[in-house]
Amino acid sequence: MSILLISPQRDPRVWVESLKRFDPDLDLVVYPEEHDPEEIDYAITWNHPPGIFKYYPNLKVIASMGAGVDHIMKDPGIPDNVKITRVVDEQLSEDMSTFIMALVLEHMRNISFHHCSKSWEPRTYLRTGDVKIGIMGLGVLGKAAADLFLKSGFEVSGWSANSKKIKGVHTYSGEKGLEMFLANTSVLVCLLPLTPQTENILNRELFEKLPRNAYLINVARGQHLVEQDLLEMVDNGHLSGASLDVFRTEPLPEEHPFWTHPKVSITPHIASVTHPGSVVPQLMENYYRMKQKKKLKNLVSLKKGY
Ligand code: OXD
Repeated sequence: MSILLISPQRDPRVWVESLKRFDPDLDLVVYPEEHDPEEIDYAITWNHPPGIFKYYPNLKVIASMGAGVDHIMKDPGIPDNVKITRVVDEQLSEDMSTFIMALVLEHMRNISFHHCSKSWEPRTYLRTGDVKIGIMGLGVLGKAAADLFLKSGFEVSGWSANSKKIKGVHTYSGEKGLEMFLANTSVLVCLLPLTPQTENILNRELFEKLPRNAYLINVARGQHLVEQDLLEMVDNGHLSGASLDVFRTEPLPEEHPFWTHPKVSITPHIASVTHPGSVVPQLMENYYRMKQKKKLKNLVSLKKGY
C-alpha cells in the first residue's frame, strides 16, 4: 500500500523531501502522477480536488497538512468510513502567537502609519494596560496566543462555543457569554475553526457589541468575516481598523477594496505556515498507528467539524 500526497496548489517537493528523509523506503505517490487508487490507504492533503477521495476504495485516513480541516470537511464526497486528522504543532502555535503579537504591537504603536507617513508626525499610542485582548476560539492556537499575551502583561479574555477554563484568562462561552466577552474586548482576534456555526460570525451585529474603536485581527478563515459589514464599521468609525491574513478568495483579487483601504492591513495568509520538517514525524506516526490499528492522534471530530 502507498501514501498519496495530494496538494495541487502547493509545491510538493519540500514535502516529498521531508517524507523521504524520514523514511527513505516510503511508498509515496504524488498526485497527479499515474497510480493505482486501490493501492492508497493514507492521504496527506491540502485543498484536494473535491470528490476525488471516493475513487480510493481502500483509503483509511485523510491527514490535513495544516491545522485547519475545513478544506476537507467542505467536500461532501469524503467517504463515511475515512478518518480525518489535523496537525497540532508547537512551531505552528508559536508562529501564530508571535504573528498576532506583532499585529497587536503594530496597531498599538502606529508603526505602519509612521513608516508610510514620511513626515514628523508623532501620534499618541496605546500601552499594554490600555488594551484588552479578546480571543475567539480557545483551541490549541487560541490557548497558545492567550498564553503569550498573558506573559506579556496584557489583560486577556477568551470565547469558545463550549465552556473552557484557562488560568489567568477571563473565559466566556456560548451565545450568552458572547455579549459580555465582546464588551470586554478592545482587540478582537479570530482563531475559530470554520464550521457552519462560525461562518459569517464576524458581522455587523457582533461588531456593534464591541466598544467603539475596537480593532479586528482575523487569522482564521476569510469565510468568518462579512466583508461589507467590516468596511461599513471601519468607515463609520465604530472600529478603528483591521488586520486580515485570510480572505474569502485567495489570493485577494487585485480590485478588492481591502487593498487600498487606509484602515485595513493585508497579509497573504502567512500567520503560521506549516513547516514540513516539523510535522512529518506526526504524520508518519499516525500512518504507523493506522497500520497497527492503534488510535490516531489529532483526530478530527466529524460531529464538531474540527
Ligand atoms: C492552516 C492554515 O490551517 O495554514 O494550517 O491556514
